Parts: sequence; structure tokens; C-alpha cells
Amino acid sequence: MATRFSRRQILGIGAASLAGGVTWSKEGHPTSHTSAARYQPAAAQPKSQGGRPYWQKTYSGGPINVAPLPPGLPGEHYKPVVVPNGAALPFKVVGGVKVFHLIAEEVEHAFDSGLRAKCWGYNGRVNSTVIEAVEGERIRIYVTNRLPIPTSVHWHGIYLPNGMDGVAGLTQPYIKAGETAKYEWTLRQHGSFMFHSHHDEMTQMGMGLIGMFVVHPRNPSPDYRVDRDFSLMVSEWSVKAGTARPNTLEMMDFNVLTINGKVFPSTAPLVCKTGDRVRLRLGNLGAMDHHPMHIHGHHFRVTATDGEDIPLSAQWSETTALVAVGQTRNVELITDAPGDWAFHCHMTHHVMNQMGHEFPNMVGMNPEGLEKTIRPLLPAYMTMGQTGMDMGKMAEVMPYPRNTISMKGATGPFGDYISMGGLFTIVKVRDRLKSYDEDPGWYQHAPGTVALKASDAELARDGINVNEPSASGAQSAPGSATKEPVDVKPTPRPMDPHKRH
Ligand SMILES: [Cu+2]
Repeated sequence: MATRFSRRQILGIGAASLAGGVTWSKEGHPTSHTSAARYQPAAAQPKSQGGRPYWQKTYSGGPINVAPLPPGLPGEHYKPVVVPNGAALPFKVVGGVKVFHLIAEEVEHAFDSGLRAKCWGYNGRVNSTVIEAVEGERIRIYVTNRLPIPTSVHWHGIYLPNGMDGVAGLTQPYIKAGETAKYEWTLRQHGSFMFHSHHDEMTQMGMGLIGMFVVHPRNPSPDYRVDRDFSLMVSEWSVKAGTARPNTLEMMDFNVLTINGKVFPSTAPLVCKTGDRVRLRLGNLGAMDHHPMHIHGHHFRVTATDGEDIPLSAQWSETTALVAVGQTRNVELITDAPGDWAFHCHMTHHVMNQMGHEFPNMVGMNPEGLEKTIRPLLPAYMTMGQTGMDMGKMAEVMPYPRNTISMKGATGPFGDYISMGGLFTIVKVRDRLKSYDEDPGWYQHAPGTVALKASDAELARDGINVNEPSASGAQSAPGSATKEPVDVKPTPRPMDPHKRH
């Protein structure tokens, strides 16, 4: 192909001239849509003369009444996404339609080994049931409500007939307790989308009724192919220590931050080979917080939003992608640096586990007197924060209430605590892997490639005096006498020649 086509143009050609004849069998078309044209992506429509390109396209997928293409099958027509700590929802094909059964129900959910709560979820999982489908196919989703209250499901970012949009009371009646509703439409787009309850959202989404909805392109361009395609839903919870249910009334102080419903160290690592092409599909359906998701040792490109694919010329590089509430972001990278690389939210309060924030800043204070006063009333009382949140130490000495976890992360390869929890996971990149499904353990660093305690010989060689006063003179080295601060006079600035007086 001499001309470079965009992904949408390739899809257009695929739908118009290739589909059915080349890569897809014609078997199994529903007969109720025979009068309509076969599904074509929006950009395949005739272009208007002049004007700007964004007025030439449809913003809702084009005509609704299109004939669906045959259902796409995993391994044959698409490479399934990897759902760490979760799974794709099973389906069956009935009369050419892909049929799913989504069940909203109470789930006894483990955020980590030490913290469980009665949450609400889909099909036995919390935040980690993914619906996976293929552009152009017709899907039918039965939603069974096993909750004690009415619900509905909204398909977030997806083009569909208005009555399938899932806004309880507005576009459909409630799905009452015990009822099963039927949603059905033809997918006229691809991308990373989401689904969630759209009734009493604050309660129901806060209890866990959210998930990712991944639609693969019909005839993917070569640049769509990746070796690892991860689906990661981030969210936030308030689970007070010792309680059995999330507090969905919380507005500010979320203390359990999750990826696919898990906090680190229970988040499964993202296992990759050196040189793998990797896509991370990030979605955020938390209540209040946007999450800047940050990768170490690499950069990634932002390649798609839940609006559409970003053309190559408009993609941008980041090491941190902000995923706001209600957004998805696809980011792609080549994991070409072996190691154990942190991937986490960069809001420091979001990489803590079960952190309460009602503490004054105690850094540098001696709390001995305070503790003596309080201990007769609260024997387990320990003032926190005077040396920072030294979570490793706290984990060892602090007695916990029932059903709570420490703020710590986990013991790492050097015996020290990794002092992060919550929205944190590890991208494990290895030259050789037995299996993607097996945690390869800690990275074995080559000699001389770890930041270790500097030796006296090294310090002497490079003329580093560790007792040297720091540049400001305000701080002195341990054990040395306090010196008067150096009086630093501001250097007079030359007059700005461009300034008129
Ligand atoms: Cu965050």
C-alpha cells in the first residue's frame, strides 16, 4: 500500500470491500437489519467540500440501523486484554449475536489479604469484570439485578440507541431487585470504554458497580498490534478500620485506592518481556479524584481517549497520564528496559493503604508526654507522624483493629519496606520469561547497578565530605556545632534595558 492510510480509513476499506470476503465469514447475520447498509466506520462517509474536518464526521457513530458484522472471537479476531486481578466476562453466540450475562450482586471483596468488605460488583468481582467485544458486532447484554435495590447499567462512551443508554428513569425504567433487563445494540466504534450503574450513582458506583468495556477494531492496522494489552480500572473507597462496608457518603478522605479493586501489594504485577509492545488501558470511575498515573524508567505515548484514537501526528509523550474521573486513556510503550518498574498514581496520598488523614503534622515533635496522657484511656495509642509515615516500623509495632490493613506496601528485595500501597503496581520487564502468567519474582540487578551505601573509599576518591555544611549554611551536619546563618545579600540586578523609566 503506497499511501499511508489512517486506522479509520483502513477500517473503512475493510468494511466496504474486504469484510466477509477476506477475514470474516458471512455466517450468522441477524435478519432484522438486512435493509441497512453494512456497518461502516464514520470516516468512510463521503467528505463534504471545504469546511473543517471536524464538521465532516459523525460524533455518534453514524446511522444506528446498520447490519452487524459477524461476532469476533478471541484468539481468532482479536488478542484478548489482560485483566490483572480480574477477568473478561464470558459470552456465547446466539444467532450471530454475542450474548453476555452481567449479574449485579453483593460480593465479599478482599482489597488485600487483611481487608475485606461487603461490596457490590458484577459477576462475583469488584471493579475487575471486563466486557470485551469487537467493532461492528451486535451484542446483547442481560443484566440481572441480585441487589436489594433497583439499578441500571450505563455504557460509558459508547454510541448506541438512546433507549440503551442505561440512565435509570431517563432512558429506561429501573431494573428492580430480582429483575433481568436486556440491552442490545450494534457496536459502531472501537476503543477503551467503561460501564457502571446509573442509578443512585454515588452509592452504587461507590460500592463497586463499575467496569471496563473494551471494543477491538474490526480490521486493526499493524500499529494496533501489541504483545501485552492491559485493562486497568482505578477507583477509590472509604473503608473505615473495623467496618464491614465501604462508606459511600465520603467525599474527601478516601483511604483505599485500588487498581482493578486491589491495593498494592495485592495488585498483580504487569509482566512483560524486554522489547514488548505494551498498551495500558486506564479508566477512572472513582467518586472524586483524578489520578496522574506515572511510569518509571520509560515514557509512553497517549494513543487514545474514550472519544477516539489519537492520530499518530497528534499523540504525545508523557511519563504521567492524567486519568480524570469519567475518562479512559490508552497509553502505549515498548518495555525495553529490564527491571521492576513502579507504575503508580503520583498523588502521594493515593499510594497509601487505609490512611486516615486526621493527623496533625508531627514531624520533628516528641510525643512522649502526649502518649503518657492518652495511654490510660487508649492503651494501644501511638502518636503517628513524628518521623513521617514510617510505615514499615508502624506495621511492626501498631496493633490493628479488626479488618484493616497497614499503610505499608510490602517487603521488597532488599529487606526494606516498599513504602507505597494503594494505587501502585509493578511493571516487571524481563529478558526471559517462563510465562506471562507467572510472577517472575524480584529483578536480579547486574553487579554495580544498584544504588547502595557509598563506601569510604568512594567518598574519599571523589572528595565528598559528608560533614560539609550544606550550601545554605542553615543546617549543620550531625554532631557539629550550630553555626550562625550566613548573611546572603541579594546581588543587585542590572537595570532592564527594555524597561522605560
Ligand atoms: Cu490518584
